[in-house]
Amino acid sequence: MRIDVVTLFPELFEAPLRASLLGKAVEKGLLTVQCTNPRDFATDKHRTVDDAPFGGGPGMVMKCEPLFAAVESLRGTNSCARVILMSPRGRRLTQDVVRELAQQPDLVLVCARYEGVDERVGQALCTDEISVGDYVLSGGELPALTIIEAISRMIPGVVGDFESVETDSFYGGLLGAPQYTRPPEFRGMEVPAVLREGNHAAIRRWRRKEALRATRARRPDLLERCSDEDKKLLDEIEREERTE
Ligand code: 9D3
Repeated sequence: MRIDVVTLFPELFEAPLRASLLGKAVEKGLLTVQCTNPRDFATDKHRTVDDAPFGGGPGMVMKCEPLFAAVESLRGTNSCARVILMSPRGRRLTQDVVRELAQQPDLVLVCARYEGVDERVGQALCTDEISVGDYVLSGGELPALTIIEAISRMIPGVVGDFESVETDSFYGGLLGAPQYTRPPEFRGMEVPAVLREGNHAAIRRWRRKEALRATRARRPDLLERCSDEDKKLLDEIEREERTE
């Protein structure tokens, strides 16, 4: 997959794309990420990319011309079928959105800085607007890296241990079950016996139930999409908690 990032701060992408799983995906040629700096497309002598907002107000707004020129320069290497504006006004990034974007052969991610971008960028240059959540960041670069990392996990061969990807899909939008490693007892806290006994069917059921218990306690909003089998486990959990 090829991802082009339009950003005033390409250096923010260097270390994250070199390290760990993303670094390996790039090394193996499974993922290509290229940054394009809109400043290189500014035509005046000061290489201006921002200007004061019409109507007044604080801060600066990213101008249309350098952003349009930067994205349009990618035609040829990138289909530009999906041009995504990273924006606090966008639709929220979820695993469903990640799965959909991972189907694309290439993507363009446009990162805003300052107080945002001229509205015409969202209107006529970008096909999507995505936010990573309801908190204020200083620009779209960390959100773009978030999308890149989430998408890369969906590319076959990126997560070496295929079982990890399968496990994520086993939990299907639920929180994960508790995890333990050695030692079996630490400061009086014991690892649940079922995990040490090696009955794989029992372990599977325990994990599903504990995933449901955690989700019910912490993120009940995520329980909408659960199966009939899950509903039985949830009833069990409810009964247990009533008798405690
Ligand atoms: C009302 C004024 N602010 C909106 C809350 C202005 C503003 C804040 C932050 C304008 C731009 C930004 C920079 N943020 C992003 O570019 C951004 C972002 C974010 O701040 N939160 C979550 N997702 C994203 S994606 C891009």
